[in-house]
Amino acid sequence: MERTFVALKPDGVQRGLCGEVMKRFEQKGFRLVAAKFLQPSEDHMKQHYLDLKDMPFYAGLCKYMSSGPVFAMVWEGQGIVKMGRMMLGETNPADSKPGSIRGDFCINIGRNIIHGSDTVENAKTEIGLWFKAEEFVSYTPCAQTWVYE
Ligand code: DAT
Ligand code: MG
Repeated sequence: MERTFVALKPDGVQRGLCGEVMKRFEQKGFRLVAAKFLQPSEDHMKQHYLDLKDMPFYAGLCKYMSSGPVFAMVWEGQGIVKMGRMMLGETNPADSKPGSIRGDFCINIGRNIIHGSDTVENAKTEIGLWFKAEEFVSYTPCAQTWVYE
């Protein structure tokens, strides 16, 4: 079963959107397998966004991401990486359709409230960076057989 890393950024947390985001992933039928609330260090964010290190916004991005609380989650489900990105919307909220998280709740690219892994490979790397093996909870949701045939 595929897993993805999703995190409410400090603006998403401050704006009270943790519950709304969790609701959308839950209602879709995805399964929460790990979660934690933390203020990540700037070094941690530099590692997380390493592929963007040459971009002009890299320093500001890492500073903003470490400026306050982040709600980090791992969700599991069939095709979740691609679907998760569709649920988030485009990187720039201005290009995100209403109905998507970024389309519904934000305006600026630099305050786009949420992160989601973009590929299965990157999801594995990000999950490894944010979570230890013992932080995962193993359980079967009671609706499992009603979500999957
Ligand atoms: P995404 O978060 O959709 O995967 P990304 O990985 O390209 O997008 O960039 C990471 C974050 O960096 C993005 O959520 C917001 C910020 N960002 C991206 N492009 C930007 C830009 N042109 N100006 C300012 N911030 C930007
Ligand atoms: Mg990205």
